[in-house]
Amino acid sequence: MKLYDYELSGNCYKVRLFLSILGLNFDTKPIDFYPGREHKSKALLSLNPLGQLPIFEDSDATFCGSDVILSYIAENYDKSGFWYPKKQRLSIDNWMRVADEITATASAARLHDTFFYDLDIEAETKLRIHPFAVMDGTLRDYMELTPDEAIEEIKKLIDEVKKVDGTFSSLWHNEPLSDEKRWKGWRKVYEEMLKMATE
Ligand SMILES: N[C@@H](CCC(=O)N[C@@H](CS)C(=O)NCC(=O)O)C(=O)O
Repeated sequence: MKLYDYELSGNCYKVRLFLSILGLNFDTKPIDFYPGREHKSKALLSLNPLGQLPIFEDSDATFCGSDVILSYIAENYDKSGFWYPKKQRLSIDNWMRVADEITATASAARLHDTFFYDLDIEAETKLRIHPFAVMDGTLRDYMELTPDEAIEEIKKLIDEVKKVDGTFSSLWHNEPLSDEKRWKGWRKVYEEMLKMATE
């Protein structure tokens, strides 16, 4: 029996604890979780594609996830039948899942704060989003405005942005600037917009 182990991992600890309660001999393979991120190495991902510990090997089989490993050990090595009685397996499995769920957020916080995982957390970031006020295709295709009407519409929006001393952003594609085919007359809209925004 071999446990791919990280001493500070609560899920590895569950397996170590249970093996020792049953008095079983096992080998551990210490994994350089931090800073080495060995659990994300090619070799370990081939054993557990989730890139997580614990991983457990016995005979020729590999098991991942503390709940599955604990069930496997109990089913195969607990001769007393005390730890995983047949009639209560669903409820035991369910409780192991609940335990996993309720510790998941604390685990994620630890991964983020202690092991510097790049997780998406609810905290202020330096990212600033600048919504755009005008897009060429919206004016022409969705609002069905003529170039002159578009200039009027853009003027209103620029005035609104100026009132709050905001940043006016617009989105233009190459095509309208060609002033050709269905975009004939639209280059002027772009140029007028620049004038209105900067005067
Ligand atoms: N449901 C799994 C959770 C395993 C887990 O979250 N393991 C942690 C160590 S305690 C881990 O390897 N985290 C690395 C990661 O998620 O990238 C279990 O019960 O074993």
